[in-house]
Amino acid sequence: MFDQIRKRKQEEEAMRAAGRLPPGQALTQKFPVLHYGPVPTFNPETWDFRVWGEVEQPLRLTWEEFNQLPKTRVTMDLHCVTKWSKFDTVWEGVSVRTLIELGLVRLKPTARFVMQHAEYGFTANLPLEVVLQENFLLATHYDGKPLDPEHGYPLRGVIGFIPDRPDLKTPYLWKGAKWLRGLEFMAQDRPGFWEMAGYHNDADVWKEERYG
Ligand SMILES: Nc1nc2c(c(=O)[nH]1)N[C@H]1C(S)=C(S)[C@@H](COP(=O)(O)O)O[C@H]1N2
Ligand SMILES: [Mo]
Repeated sequence: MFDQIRKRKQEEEAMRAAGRLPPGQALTQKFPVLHYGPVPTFNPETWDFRVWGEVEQPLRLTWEEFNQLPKTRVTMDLHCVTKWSKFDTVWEGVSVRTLIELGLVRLKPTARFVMQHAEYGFTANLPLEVVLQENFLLATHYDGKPLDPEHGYPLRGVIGFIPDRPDLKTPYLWKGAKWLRGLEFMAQDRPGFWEMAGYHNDADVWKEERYG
């Protein structure tokens, strides 16, 4: 047990020395579960993924269709506003850039912000430029396996820090909606669920933008 504590501290110091531990954060080896409300059940017959708003044509994909899309793998550090950080997590899923490159989503020039819509009406907002970055993924897999139900199965938005890419904006983890069901492209920004509850709209982990 004391070995475990020592090991955690050592790894935390290594991350700090590497410039990968944002201010006020602590390293965890676990994967905490945080959300408001119950874990929804998944029905592959009725599940769909929808895109609407500032797009040339709304899109609706079934679970089967969504799974045929080309997937991307991203390794990144997760930073939660509740102060835990988890390093080198491996995610697979569909990037929004892929949806655009395939012509499935054609953005209107007025599109500037994106709202993630999840089960039970949960929402999370991000600027379009952040959603198009390599560190934002519509993730189906974590650590080589389908997501656990409590981490968002079958689909979640996920955002984290890519060590070689300090140029990319990195918001806290709450900006990725678990149990994701759609993306709304917007001309104007709107606050999501936690943003309405007082969390910071930009949520930059390096600037420690926790609360608004
Ligand atoms: N649908 C949904 N997604 C959500 C939330 C939520 O309440 N509902 N909470 C967010 C918050 S506050 C955090 S910190 C992360 C936690 O993700 P994890 O449970 O996989 O660690 O999910 C985010 N996504
Ligand atoms: Mo959170």
